[in-house]
Amino acid sequence: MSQEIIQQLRNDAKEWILEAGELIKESMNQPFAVDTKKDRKDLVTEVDRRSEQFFIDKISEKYPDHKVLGEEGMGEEVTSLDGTVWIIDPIDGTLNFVHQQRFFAISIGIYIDGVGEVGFIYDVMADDLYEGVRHQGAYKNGTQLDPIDPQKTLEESMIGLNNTWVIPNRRLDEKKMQELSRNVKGTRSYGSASLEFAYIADGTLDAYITMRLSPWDIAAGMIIVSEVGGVTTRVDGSEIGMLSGNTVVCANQAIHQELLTYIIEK
Ligand code: 2AM
Ligand code: CA
Repeated sequence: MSQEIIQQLRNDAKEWILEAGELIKESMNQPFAVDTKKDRKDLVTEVDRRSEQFFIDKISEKYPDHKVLGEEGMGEEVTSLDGTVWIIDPIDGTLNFVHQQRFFAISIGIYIDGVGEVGFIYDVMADDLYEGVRHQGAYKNGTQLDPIDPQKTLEESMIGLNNTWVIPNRRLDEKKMQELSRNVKGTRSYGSASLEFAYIADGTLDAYITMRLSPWDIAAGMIIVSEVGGVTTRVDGSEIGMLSGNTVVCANQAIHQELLTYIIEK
C-alpha cells in the first residue's frame, strides 16, 4: 500500500474522529434516547447511531469503494475483508457514556485486504487521541509511545479484567482466574475495550483479558498495541478474526504466554 494513501487515510480518520468527538460532546448536553439491545446491560443511544452515520457519510462521500463495518450496522453488510474496510465503534463503552459521562471512546481500525494499517482510539472526555500505523509506531496525542517493557512479569502486572470472569461463569474456570487475580499486582475493569488496549499501549495496564469482544472493539487497539510490541490472540492462542466475535488476551509476549496457562475454557 502506498505511503501516500496511508497518509491520506490517517489525516481523514484523525479529522473525522475528532469531529465525531465534538458531536458526541455537544449531544451530551441534550436529552437523548437510550435503548437496550441483547440484554439490559447492552445499551445503544441515538448518539451511537448518529456518530456511526457521521462516519458512514464521510467515508462514502470521499471513498465510495470502501466498506464500513460498524457496531450499529448502519453501513452495508460486510462479509469479506477484501479491499479497504473501516471497522468502527462509534461509542465504545456505551454504559459508561450513559451512566458516567466519561470513560468511553471512538474506535476506528482501517484494514486493507485483511491487514490492519491504521488504528485510532479517541478518549473523548479526556481528549486523548491514540494512533497506530503498521510499521510506523504508536502515538498518544502526537508523541510516539515507547515499546512496552518486555521484561515485565505477571507478578508485576496490572491486568484489565472484568469480575464477570472471576465469579462463577459459563465460559472459564473461575478458580484459575481467582488464582490469577491473587498472583498479579492488581486487576482493573474500565468498561471500554478499546481504552483497555490504549492503556496497554501507554503502560497504564500490562494485560487485558476478556471472553466476548466484537471486531469493532479491538480493530484499532490491536494495531496500536502491536506497534509497541504487544501480542493479541484468542484465549486459546489462535489468531483473532475481524469478521467474528473473539475471546481476547493481550500483553507483552512473556506475560501473554503465561496468561494462556490460567485461562481454561469450560
Ligand atoms: P460497547 O460499549 O461498544 O458495547 C465492556 O466490558 C466492553 O465490552 C465494551 O468495550 C463494550 O462495548 C463491550 N461489550 C459489551 N457487551 C458486549 C457484547 N455483548 N459483545 C461484544 N462486546 C461487548
Ligand atoms: Ca459501541
